[in-house]
Amino acid sequence: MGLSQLARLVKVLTLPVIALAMILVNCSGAPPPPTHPTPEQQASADQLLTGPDWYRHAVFYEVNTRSFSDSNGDGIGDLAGLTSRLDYLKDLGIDAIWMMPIMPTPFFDSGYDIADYRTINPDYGDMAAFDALVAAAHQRKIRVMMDLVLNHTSSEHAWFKDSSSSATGTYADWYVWSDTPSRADVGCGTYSPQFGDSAWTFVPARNQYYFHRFYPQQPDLNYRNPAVVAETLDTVKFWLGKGVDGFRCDVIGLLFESATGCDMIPETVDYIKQLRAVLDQFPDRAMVAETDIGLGPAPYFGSGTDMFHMAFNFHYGYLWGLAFLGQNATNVYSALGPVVTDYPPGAQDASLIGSHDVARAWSHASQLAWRQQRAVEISMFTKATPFVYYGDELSVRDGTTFVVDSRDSARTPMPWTPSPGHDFSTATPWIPFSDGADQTNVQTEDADPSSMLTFYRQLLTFRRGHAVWGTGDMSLITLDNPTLLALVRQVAQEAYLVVESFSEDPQQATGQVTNLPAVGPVVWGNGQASIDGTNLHVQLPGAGSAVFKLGAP
Ligand SMILES: [Ca+2]
Ligand SMILES: [Ca+2]
Repeated sequence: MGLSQLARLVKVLTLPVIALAMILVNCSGAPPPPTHPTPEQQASADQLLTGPDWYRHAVFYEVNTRSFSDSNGDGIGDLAGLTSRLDYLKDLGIDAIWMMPIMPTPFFDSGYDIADYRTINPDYGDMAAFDALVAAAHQRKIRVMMDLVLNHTSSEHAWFKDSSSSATGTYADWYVWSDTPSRADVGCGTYSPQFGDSAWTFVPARNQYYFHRFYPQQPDLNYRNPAVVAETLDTVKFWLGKGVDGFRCDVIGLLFESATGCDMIPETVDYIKQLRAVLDQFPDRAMVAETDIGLGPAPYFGSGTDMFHMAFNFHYGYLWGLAFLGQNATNVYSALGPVVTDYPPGAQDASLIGSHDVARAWSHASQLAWRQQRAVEISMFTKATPFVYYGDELSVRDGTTFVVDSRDSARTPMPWTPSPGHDFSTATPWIPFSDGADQTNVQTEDADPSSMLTFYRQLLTFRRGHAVWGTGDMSLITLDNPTLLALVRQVAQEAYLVVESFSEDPQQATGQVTNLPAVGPVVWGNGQASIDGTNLHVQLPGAGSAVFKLGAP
């Protein structure tokens, strides 16, 4: 068959398919979900986002300032650039941003190696630019969270320079020193082999070794020194006093070491309680813990009111891709189970499907849009505060050029337009764009009703102003088909049944329920559900999901 014949055949075959698709669209009848909230929804959201519980109802956005928008043409994203894009975030339905570290740094670990806790990295601007960002965000009712990296400083920090130069200086005891590359009261090595074989590095000037859980360029602070505790808590006060709404706390469980353990030991728990007490001196502040995936979030909450407001559920956030690969919801059930059973009253899960530490959500989804859509729905329909990682709303691909380390794959510049520079910067960006940015960019996706950006807008709009998604009770329903997840969310008179599929094929399942209100209409997605006695029957199309309203119509 010649090429022209093939083209004709394709044309002949394609036309009826398009016609059939149009008929199917007409048959389903449902208009596409709205991409912006009604004034009533927005008013309800504004009310929920006011007062000390705001963070339970907020949608957060993790932003890599370096890669978001460059205001001065040096190829590096900065605070003024971020400020200029706040309207995009507002329009998307974002209520709070968490910025990766923006303090001075030799950038050995992408800013998680801080050389000065109280000033702004000149790459990103100055304190005036920071103040302008906070003011502009607050004017739009967007809260601002900073990254708080307390376990270690950069080896370039003045404290460490002093400490490593002499055993008798002001900062001599601010780090963890030893005459040998070990210490009986420090019962741990590096956090993972990635950071080297030994957690101890020799300094000739002191004729001693210092301790580091991570790279040698990241010496651990000595939290057994009360001056370190006082200074770090004072730093927290400094930023809160500048109007920061809270913090994401980096590897917070690792502050203190002991002979028997180095993660969330009682001394660290006590410090976190002091940290919480500092936050509680300021109105409406919140903090979220970077948790250890092995420990899970529960230990970071304390009583529910005396430690973290939120803690990341990495069991879901980092492993959801496996559930889709295996077409099996079991590990999602086990990630969500502790939220229901182990958390103290008042605790709030923090849910994500992407971050600066792992490959892009698009890769975890095996480059299948439906998988990322189901995954982000789960993070937004379960009892949690969702965190969107910048660019995931566009399904930005993983980059392939690394400047610092392989995690740079998820740290490429935000593509705003399809043009060659993607309106990120007038200069060559500090790291190349991910492939596909001519399609996966804000302007192109904004105009495409089937884009990932449109889907995120629809999903965020669907949730907006409904307290049930932030704080409603959650119960998980065990089904006889492991390819489906089912759960109920309820607050006061508002209740929903959520069903999510991990399979490309149509699926049905039955589960036992008691006291479930009558199943009403589908309000999101597509599927069927009915109750017969204590049996709940659910049915989803392939790759599908559905949210059913429960209760009397
Ligand atoms: Ca710049
Ligand atoms: Ca430590």
